[in-house]
Parts: sequence; structure tokens; C-alpha cells
Amino acid sequence: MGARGVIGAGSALAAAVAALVASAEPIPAIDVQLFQFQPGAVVVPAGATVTWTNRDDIEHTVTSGDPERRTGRFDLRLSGRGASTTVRFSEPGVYHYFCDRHPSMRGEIRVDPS
Ligand SMILES: [Cu+2]
Repeated sequence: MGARGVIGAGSALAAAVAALVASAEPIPAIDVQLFQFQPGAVVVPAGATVTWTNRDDIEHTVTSGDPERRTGRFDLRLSGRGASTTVRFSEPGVYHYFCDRHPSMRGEIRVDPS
């Protein structure tokens, strides 16, 4: 009985791991740290969800476009350390973004056809 239970749990875990590996697309993660988006440029497949996490104590934003030309696609606040936000990119293209509080902070997401 006990052994059977253990085997069952192991199989469930193996199945979960297999499912994870099968769908293995790295989740693109960008740190916002020391007034920089790190990495500053990432390449993802269409449909990917990109996550930004604030590692600074102060507020930053993830705002689409350039300071000179906003695109209005997204404008997200990262209120302080540990705050995170996500954007899903479904259409291929190159997406610039910046921090509205520190316009020298720039980043770029390149979305390739999946
Ligand atoms: Cu900022």
C-alpha cells in the first residue's frame, strides 16, 4: 500500500516534469536594477509573456515606445523592490520601451514568429 502510494506520487511528478519539459519555452525575465533593464534586449517567440521584476527600492515603469514617441501599448508601474509585471507579445515585431521616470532607461523586445 505504502509503496504503491509512493510510486503513484512519483509517476505524477514524472508526468508533471515531462509536461513542463515538453512545453519548455524559457519565460523571459528582465530585472530592473540600478537604473537599467537587464538584459536590455531580449528575443522571444510570438505569444511569449515577458516578466519584469523591480530590484531597486524606487519606482520604475515599463512604458511602451520611446520617450519621444509613446506607442500606448502598455504603461506599467513597478512600485518598488519585488514588484513585477508582465506583457504578452502576440505579434512579431520589435518593441521598444522605457522608464517614464528615468527616460535614459531603455529596453527592447524582439518578437519572432513562433
Ligand atoms: Cu526608472
